[in-house]
Amino acid sequence: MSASPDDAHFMQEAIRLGLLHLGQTSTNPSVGCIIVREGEIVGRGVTAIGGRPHAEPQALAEAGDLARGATAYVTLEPCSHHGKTPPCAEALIAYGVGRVVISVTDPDARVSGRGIAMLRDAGIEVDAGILEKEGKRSLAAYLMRQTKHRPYVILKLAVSADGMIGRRGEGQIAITGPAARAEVMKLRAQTDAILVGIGTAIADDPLLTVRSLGLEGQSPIRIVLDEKLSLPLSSRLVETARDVPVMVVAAEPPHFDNSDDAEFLARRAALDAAGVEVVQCNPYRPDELLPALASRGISSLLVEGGAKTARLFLDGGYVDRILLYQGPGIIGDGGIETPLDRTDIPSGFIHMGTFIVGDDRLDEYERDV
Ligand code: AOF
Ligand code: ZN
Repeated sequence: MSASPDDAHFMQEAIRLGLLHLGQTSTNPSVGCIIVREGEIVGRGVTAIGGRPHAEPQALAEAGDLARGATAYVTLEPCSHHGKTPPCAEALIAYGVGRVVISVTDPDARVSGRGIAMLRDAGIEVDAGILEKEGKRSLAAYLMRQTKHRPYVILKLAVSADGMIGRRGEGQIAITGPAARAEVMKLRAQTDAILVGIGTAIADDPLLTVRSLGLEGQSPIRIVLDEKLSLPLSSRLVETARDVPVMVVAAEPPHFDNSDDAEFLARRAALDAAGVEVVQCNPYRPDELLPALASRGISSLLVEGGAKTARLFLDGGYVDRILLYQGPGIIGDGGIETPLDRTDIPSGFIHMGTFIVGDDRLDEYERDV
């Protein structure tokens, strides 16, 4: 529905609040709630880190008596179920809120429309669908896992001015500058899992952690597609597996009929002993892998490379958002060509904008989900 300027303004603020804990409330969505009385914000809440308490009781507690007759703006329909916390709809009723403005209705089968019904039955005026598009964007990962049973997939690529993502045999080379790298760190912190192919894991020996000031400790699970379990025990990923989880996706276990199989099993045992989780699932079948990740509670997945892995997810139609960074440098001879550039973005993606980040350019694309 179309929103009044005030409703749009306050919902925007609730969305901004909700985004503060993005990626830190899994498997719960990070919801934002504000309580407004006579045009003044008297309470604010965002789903707590870890997923509870929910946003509404926190905002109500801050508002206290001022919540009576006030308007609550909430990015997701207030819950109606007795889960690990009492229903938020009940709390809104108990505090005497006069009106509730909702952006997105909750697809969770325990809630889905019941939250709104509870509020209306208690005589509260409810308006839903305010700034719904923006609200859905802020809850995209939660909504994807709930409705499509797979994580929301973001593909990030850093491309040189001559269209390369690296140089063969040289491991990690800088393509983008510090400002872009800081943005990527923030993105990692907002994401449940980060994924690379074994080629990148071996060539770059990446850590794939969050190392920005204040965001340490918010590293996502690190996933490597590694059909034959080739990830070296001496890699930085394996060496840090006890600090930040590493999951290796390998092919189904081989049959015990030749020495390759014995080697595979020995490698699996060594990775297990190093604290790496080996998951058996065809690494070339995102249609099998993504639901498996979702059922483990992973709602968002950042695909960071390399070219083959990017193509695997793109060609299967599993990418929901593309972040294409372009640096000013030239890689030239021996370069590894980008799997994607601005001229061949798959159909269905909308160009969200071009942004200047330090000396780099970012083009952002999203498709409707
Ligand atoms: C709200 N406000 O801030 C959030 C909600 O496991 P539980 O009991 O915490 O319930 C999880 C469900 O609660 C989740 O699937 C979604 O429906 C809702 N999340 N609801 O009213 C909030 N985070
Ligand atoms: Zn709730």
